[in-house]
Amino acid sequence: MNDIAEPELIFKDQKLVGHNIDKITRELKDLADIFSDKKAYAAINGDTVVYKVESSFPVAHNTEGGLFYGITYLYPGKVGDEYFMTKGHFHSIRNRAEYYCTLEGEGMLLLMDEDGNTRGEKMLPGSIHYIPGNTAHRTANVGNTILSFSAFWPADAGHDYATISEHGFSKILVEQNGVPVLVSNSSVKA
Ligand code: PAN
Ligand code: ZN
Repeated sequence: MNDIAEPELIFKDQKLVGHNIDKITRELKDLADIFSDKKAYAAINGDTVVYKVESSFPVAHNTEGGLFYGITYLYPGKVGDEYFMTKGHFHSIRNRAEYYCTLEGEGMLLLMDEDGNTRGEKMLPGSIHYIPGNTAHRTANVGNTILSFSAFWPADAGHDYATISEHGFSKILVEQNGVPVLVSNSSVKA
């Protein structure tokens, strides 16, 4: 008997290949809550793809001790001055942490603690980001090419999107004079 197997999962030709890859696509029309400039948002075709996520769930959701893996592909673009970004979430089990590892492109990881303090970490090819527990996270593409990164998170973490959908992050990432800056989110509902 041969005890050596082929890999179950492989990142090849810019995509995740294996059995049972979960794929989701988020278009602008799915992201009505997150962008601040509602007028600019309304002017862009809702079918515009903002990001795709390919994930592997080797164990059932909510399995304590299990791990999930996913690759996010975030397209370049802006809504008004605000960069294309992911919805963002806290984990449902708040203390669950995560790693992000940037594959390609130029981005910003936005992190907000439960007191509403928001900070940014630059993402560049090869950069590795530890997202502590109790910290909401989202990514923005600040370049002109696709931003891709891999993520590793506990299978029982879960995603709480509602809190961010309702309150947003306390700061938003906008382009000012050609560079990304974090500014106070005036639309934050405390
Ligand atoms: C990532 C994110 C992915 C998409 O895999 O789920 O980047 O962002 P949203 O989930 O906020 O739409 C992760 O953080 N998983 O826990
Ligand atoms: Zn997460």
